[in-house]
Amino acid sequence: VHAETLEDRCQVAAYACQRRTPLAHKNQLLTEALETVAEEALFRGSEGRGLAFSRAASVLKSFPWTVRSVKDLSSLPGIGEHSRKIIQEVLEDGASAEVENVRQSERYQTMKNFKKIFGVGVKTAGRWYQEGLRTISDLQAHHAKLNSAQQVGLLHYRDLNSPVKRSEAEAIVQVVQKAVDQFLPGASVILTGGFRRGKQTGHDVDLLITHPTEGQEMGLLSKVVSWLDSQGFMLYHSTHRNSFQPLEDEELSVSATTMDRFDRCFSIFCLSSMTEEPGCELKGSGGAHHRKAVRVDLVVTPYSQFSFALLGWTGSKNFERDLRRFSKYEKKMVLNSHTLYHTEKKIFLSAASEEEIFQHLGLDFISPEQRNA
Ligand code: DCP
Ligand code: MG
Repeated sequence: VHAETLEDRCQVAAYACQRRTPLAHKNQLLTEALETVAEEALFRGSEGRGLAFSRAASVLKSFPWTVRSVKDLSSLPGIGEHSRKIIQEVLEDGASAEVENVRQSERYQTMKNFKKIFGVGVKTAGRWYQEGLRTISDLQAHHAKLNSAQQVGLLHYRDLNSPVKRSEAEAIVQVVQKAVDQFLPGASVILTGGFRRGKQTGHDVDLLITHPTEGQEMGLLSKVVSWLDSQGFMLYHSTHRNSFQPLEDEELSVSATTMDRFDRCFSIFCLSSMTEEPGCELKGSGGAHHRKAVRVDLVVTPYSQFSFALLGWTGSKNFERDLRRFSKYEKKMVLNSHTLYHTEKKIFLSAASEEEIFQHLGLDFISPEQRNA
């Protein structure tokens, strides 16, 4: 057995699901630059380029040292020519001219602002830009262009773009648990997404709902949503049979038939809280009533699929994408948020925990806090 060399220890694995990626990392300036150009590429419909830049950023997030010179990149996989050039500019000049141009560009800024509207994706934002629209006020003046989700999104633009705090996410878990308890005692509500990875704020609240008796969960979502609505907790909701939009990488998405098993609800909650306001005591009231709109995704999953759903909804997106790529190209398996299928043995592999899924894939377990790829 040979001793582990320094080089071995510095080796960074090719897939994000083989790496540990903490929330706080040492290459912020570089990853922000790369993520800007990644976003810009996606705005232009260049998915391949976007993926390449965000992979490079993801690799740097797992690197335990600060990159000081392009020579440091030699041990890192997945950093292409273009990414390397941007990194070099940032290292040498403190900023990359290309990235700064993107940040200043009218198109990039406009697309970014439009995309911040709930219900607006790259396609819609791009179309509006083509039509000459530039600001949120331009949209308000052309209200007819908006579908009902987007209208609600515009109405709550400020709230929906202010970070959701962990305390707010936990308050929503309590409300949903209360709703669930009325219709299906014994069912659990689990906070996933970025919060499960240890983030203190998020853009939304991702919740999984399940019950230990398989089948009991059927029909639960519509009852829960109706109740929440009747109690004034919902500003918007839209329920689907399907749970997962395929990631950008089309060839890795599974067929529609395996995707339409969950009940999923995209919603906007109205969270109210009492805020202590100076002066209110004088008037004899206990505080002011404050309302905030918060994006919430509710997903109901059968117990047998819970571990897959938990793994699939915890993210990050880069981590999920590489889990699926690794499964497919290294293991000949298809992983999604319902199942793991071995394409050669033609069997489904069951798992009662996330740990078991990692075992099936021959991967070391990576804790949620280390999945911030
Ligand atoms: N997810 C996914 N593919 C999708 C949608 C979601 O893999 N098409 C997974 C990965 C995400 C998780 O679900 O991490 C939740 O999605 P979010 O967009 O809410 O992402 P996060 O919760 O990670 O980030 P944020 O803190 O911004 O909400
Ligand atoms: Mg989230």
